Amino acid sequence: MTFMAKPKLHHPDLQKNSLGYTRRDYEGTISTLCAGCGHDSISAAIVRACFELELPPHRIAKLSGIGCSSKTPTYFLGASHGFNSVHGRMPSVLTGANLANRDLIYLGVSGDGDSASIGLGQFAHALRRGVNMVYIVENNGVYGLTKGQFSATSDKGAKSKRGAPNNDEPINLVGMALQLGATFVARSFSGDKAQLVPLIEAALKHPGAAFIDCISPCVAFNNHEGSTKSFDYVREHNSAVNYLDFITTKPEITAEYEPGTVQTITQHDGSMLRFRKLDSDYDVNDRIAAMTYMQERQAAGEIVTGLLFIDPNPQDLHLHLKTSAQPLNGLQEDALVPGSAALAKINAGLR
Ligand SMILES: Cc1ncc(C[n+]2csc(CCOP(=O)(O)OP(=O)(O)O)c2C)c(N)n1
Ligand code: SF4
Ligand SMILES: [Mg+2]
Repeated sequence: MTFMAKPKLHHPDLQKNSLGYTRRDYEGTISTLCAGCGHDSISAAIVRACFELELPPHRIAKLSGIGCSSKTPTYFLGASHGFNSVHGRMPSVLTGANLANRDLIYLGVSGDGDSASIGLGQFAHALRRGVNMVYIVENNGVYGLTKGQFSATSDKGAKSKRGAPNNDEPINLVGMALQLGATFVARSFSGDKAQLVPLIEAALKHPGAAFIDCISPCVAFNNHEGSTKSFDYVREHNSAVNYLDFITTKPEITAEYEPGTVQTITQHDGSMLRFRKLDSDYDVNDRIAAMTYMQERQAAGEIVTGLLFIDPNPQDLHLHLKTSAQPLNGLQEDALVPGSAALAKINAGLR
C-alpha cells in the first residue's frame, strides 16, 4: 500500500479559519512513517502553521527529494501543488517552478542525506541565489529510508545503531546557510512545537531564502545511546537563543505576547516578528555574530536553536534576474511576441 486515505468526516465544531478551512483541510494522507518519527511532528507543525496563517492550500507548492523526510509532503497539505523529485534535486526543481510562477508559496522539504550528501551543491546554490522559499531539512543524522547509514550531518564520534563510530567531520547546514547568504536562518527541534510552529510561520512570510534545520530523531536507526541526534541527547544539549512569536495583523494572535525583553522586526509585508531573548547580547540581524556564536556553542557541545539570523531587507532571485512579474503561463501574445520594433531596439542595443 503506498498511502492510506484519512476518513473525510470530522467533528462539526472543529475550529475554522477565516477561509472556512479546518486544520484537517491542511492535512494529507495517513503517515506510513515509523510511529514516533520526528518527521511526523514536523508535518504537524507545518499543518498548524499554514492553518494559523490562513494560507489557501492551492497557493502553496511543496517539493521534496527522496528519503523518509521527502515522503512527508504526502502527509500534509493534500490540496496543495506537490512534486516529489529525485534524490538531492529538490532545490533545482523548486527554483525552476519558482521562476515560472512567483505567485505561489514554495515549501521545500528535504533530509540531511538529501541536502548534505548527494544534494549539497543544489542546497548551496538555491540559498546563495536567494530563491524565495522555505527550505526545511528534517535532520536525523542518518539515511533513514535506506536503513541507517551515517549521513554527512552525523557528528564525529557518534555511534550507529550497531555501535560503529562515525570518523568523519559533520557538515553544519546552519553554518553553511549563514555563509551562503540565506536571509532567514533558523534551527529547531521536531519535539519543540512551541518554537517550531512560529519559526515556520515566520519563514513562510519571509520574502527570500529561508532555511530551517530541524533536528528530527529517527526512532528506528538513530535514537540510541551514543547518537547525537536522539531525543534524549537533543533535550539535554538544546540551547535556545530566543523564543520567537510570529504576529500577523490579526489581533487574536498578538494578545498572546508578553511584555519584557522583546525585539520587534517588521518585514516587507507588514507582518512582525518578536523575539523573547534569553541572551541579551544576541542580535538576530548580525550574520557574522550568528556564525561565531553558533560555532562557539557547537564547540561547547550545545545545539543552538531559534532564529539565528534574519535580514530585514531581503532580496530574491526574481529581483536579480528582473523576471516577469506575471506567471509565465499567464503571458499573452503581445508580451511573448513583442514585434519587429522591439526586436530592432534590442539589435540596436547590441551594436
Ligand atoms: C540517486 C540516488 N542515490 C541513492 C538513492 C538511495 N537513497 C534513497 S533515500 C537515501 C537517503 C535518505 O536520507 P535522508 O535524506 O537523510 O532522509 P531520511 O530517510 O533520513 O529522512 C538514499 C541514499 C536514491 N534513491 N537515489
Ligand atoms: S526509518 Fe527513521 S526516518 Fe524513516 S520513518 Fe522510520 S523513524 Fe522516521
Ligand atoms: Mg536523514
